[in-house]
Amino acid sequence: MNTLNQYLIFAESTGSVWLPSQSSTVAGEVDGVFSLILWISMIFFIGIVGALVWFVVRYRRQPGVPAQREIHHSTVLEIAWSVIPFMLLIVIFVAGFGTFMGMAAEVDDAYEIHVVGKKWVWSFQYPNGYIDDALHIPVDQPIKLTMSSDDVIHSVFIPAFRVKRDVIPGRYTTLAFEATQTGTFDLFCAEYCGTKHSDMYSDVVVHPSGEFEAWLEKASNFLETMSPADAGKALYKRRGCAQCHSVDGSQMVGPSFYKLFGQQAVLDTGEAISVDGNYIRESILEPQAKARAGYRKVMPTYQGQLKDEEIAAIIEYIKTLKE
Ligand code: HEC
Ligand SMILES: [Cu+2]
Repeated sequence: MNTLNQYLIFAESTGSVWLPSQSSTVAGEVDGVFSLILWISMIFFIGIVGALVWFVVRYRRQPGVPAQREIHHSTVLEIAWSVIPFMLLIVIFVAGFGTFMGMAAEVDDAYEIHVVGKKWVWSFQYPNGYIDDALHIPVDQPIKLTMSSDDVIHSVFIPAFRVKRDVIPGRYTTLAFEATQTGTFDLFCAEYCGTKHSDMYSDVVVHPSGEFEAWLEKASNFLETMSPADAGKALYKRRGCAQCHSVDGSQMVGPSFYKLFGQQAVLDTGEAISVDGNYIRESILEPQAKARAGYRKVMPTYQGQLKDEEIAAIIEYIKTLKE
């Protein structure tokens, strides 16, 4: 009961029981095409299944009534059931294609954000170079996402905006939209991309007009405004380290950061080393140079993707993970 109530409250605050809120300029039109197809299908479903049931009852085999053997075709009927669906298909095509072309149209003054998908995190890079794990955008402003993948095919899906596009390795794809409501919305990966695909989601935060620039300014200066350890913690979450490294000692794809600093570790060459700042730095920039025994060499390099101050902040954060 409680969950049902929560669901109903959720449905009310975010949209209908059917669909999430219509929070972009194209959402209404997309829903229009969806309802059109839904209603056409419902009318045909009820008509066809109704006729089927009626025929089964009306023409069932009855004692003493011989089965009719000579059945002739009806030209009028056959033309009708070919031409009417054909015309309905044309209507669906025109409605769908028109909406699709409208969504694909590029706007010149769109605000461009680069998106990178990798197993299993999204990163969003703003024009000033700042990278965040959530998509922040201003309301009522055309947005263009230029997207690529570091590994397999992913797909950006924002249900409240009714937009979805694949993110492909070795090629840029784009996605354009304009949010009409402020608030926080879901962004999912909609292409099955491996073990933790279902963890590959993020938030879209739509800022009221005039507040986005201030947010970006503040977020970009996180190295100055936060303590190094806090900045390191933010980077750990934002830059995907959390997908492979725990901070509570639990085993994941990579070694846990818990009590890592100062630890004696064994490399796959058999050599023992003690984990210090230089070793962590090297592990981040050249993960394959020295690898821990017992782990697969799957850590991606962050060469050119993390600044020196950022690596220093991560080291400070790892140092704090003692208890
Ligand atoms: C795809 C999974 C993955 C991601 C993402 C990842 N790592 Fe790793 N990392 C590993 C694995 C596996 C190892 C162990 C093998 C090796 O050293 O190459 C490792 C090793 C390390 C080590 C050495 C630890 C030790 O005990 O030897 C450090 C430090 C490290 N990673 C930091 C990071 C940081 C910081 C990030 C984020 C900026 C990150 N890693 C992102 C998988 C990952
Ligand atoms: Cu994915």
